[in-house]
Amino acid sequence: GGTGAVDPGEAERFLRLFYGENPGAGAIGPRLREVRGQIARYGTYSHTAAELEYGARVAWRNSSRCIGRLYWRSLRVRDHRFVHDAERVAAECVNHLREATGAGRVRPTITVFAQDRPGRPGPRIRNEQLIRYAGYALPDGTVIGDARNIGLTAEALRLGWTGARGTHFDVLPLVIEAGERPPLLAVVPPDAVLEVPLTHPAHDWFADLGLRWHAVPAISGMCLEIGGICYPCAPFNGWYMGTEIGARNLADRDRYDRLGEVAAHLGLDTSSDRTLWKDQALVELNIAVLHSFTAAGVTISDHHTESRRFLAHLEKEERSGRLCPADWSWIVPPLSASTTPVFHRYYEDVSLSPAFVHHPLKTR
Ligand code: HEM
Ligand code: NRG
Repeated sequence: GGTGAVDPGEAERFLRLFYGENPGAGAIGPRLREVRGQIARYGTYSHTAAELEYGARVAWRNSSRCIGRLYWRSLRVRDHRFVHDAERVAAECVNHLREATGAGRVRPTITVFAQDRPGRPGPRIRNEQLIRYAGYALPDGTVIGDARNIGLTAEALRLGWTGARGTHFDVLPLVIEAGERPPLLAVVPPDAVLEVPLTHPAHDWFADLGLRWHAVPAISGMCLEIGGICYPCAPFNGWYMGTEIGARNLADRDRYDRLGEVAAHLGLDTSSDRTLWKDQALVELNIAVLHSFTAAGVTISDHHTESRRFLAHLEKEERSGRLCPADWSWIVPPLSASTTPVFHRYYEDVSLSPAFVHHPLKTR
């Protein structure tokens, strides 16, 4: 819960899951008594390394919005629960990025920092992802950079960030809260941020648009909840599915909004929606994303492949006797939806634990 106090029922439910799915772990009885004792005395308890690793993997397995869950067992778990202070959180986030980027061979990874305890909340990262591009709202109403991050950019500037260059792709510093101190600003060193400049296999002019994106999506704004314990700082990453960049980040009106520019270079007739110029521009933009990542040797998948993998995952889960919750509106890709098998069916959606959850940030 919000106070850091653990509900013993939730702890017990998790331990039953852990011991049930890991027959090699031995008898549950002694561990249950130990955890009940810790909760009675301290209001909370600590996971073993094996419980943490398994709990993080199952939180991914339970993420009903995620199409990428086939490989949930392969999540690398970096156990940094002994890290509380903001400076070391920052340093380990940078190490996370280097390890997870793998020079382009992206490895699904999570780093888990100190848990919430009664009277002692864990650290927290105010950025939604470890790598985010700044957004600057100009007086004339236009935006430079990622409009989604205008608020975070303003906060960083208020805290004294001097790295703003005013480009469309300025990497924001991390804003890390720990203890009672004011938030720490931590610059992410450029050599920890692999980026891919976008080119198109058939159109030389595409490079001149100056578009790029970072290789690794590392979500840092969600809490990891396992057995009643909240880890408020547990950044995780997999690899990108191309549509996230090509059909949303660079295309959405309230993000980079680049479809008009792409259509103009393609020479499309934009005088009416009925010419489907947006649809055509969207496909070329997505071709450029997949082409550029592949050419740069950076892991990325397309929505057809990820959809097939997801249905394989569903079947595997059913064979294991488990319910696999899924949220249609997040699973179905935002491009050519009906050409992917995930579109043509419905899913059950329930919230299971362990889980990744969005907890509102306290405003200061
Ligand atoms: C959401 C793909 C790995 C947890 C998503 C979304 C996609 C996706 C396309 C929807 C995002 C959106 O529409 O904005 C993938 C792929 C992965 C991967 C291709 C490659 C391995 C992971 C990992 C975790 C994870 C490693 C956690 C350990 C989640 C969660 C969400 C999500 C919690 C929902 C985020 C939210 O509510 O904002 N994933 N994912 N995913 N994924 Fe994955
Ligand atoms: N759409 C967001 C990222 C959300 C999560 N996607 C993943 N997660 N692929 C974006 O930055 O475009 N992951 O852990 O791999």
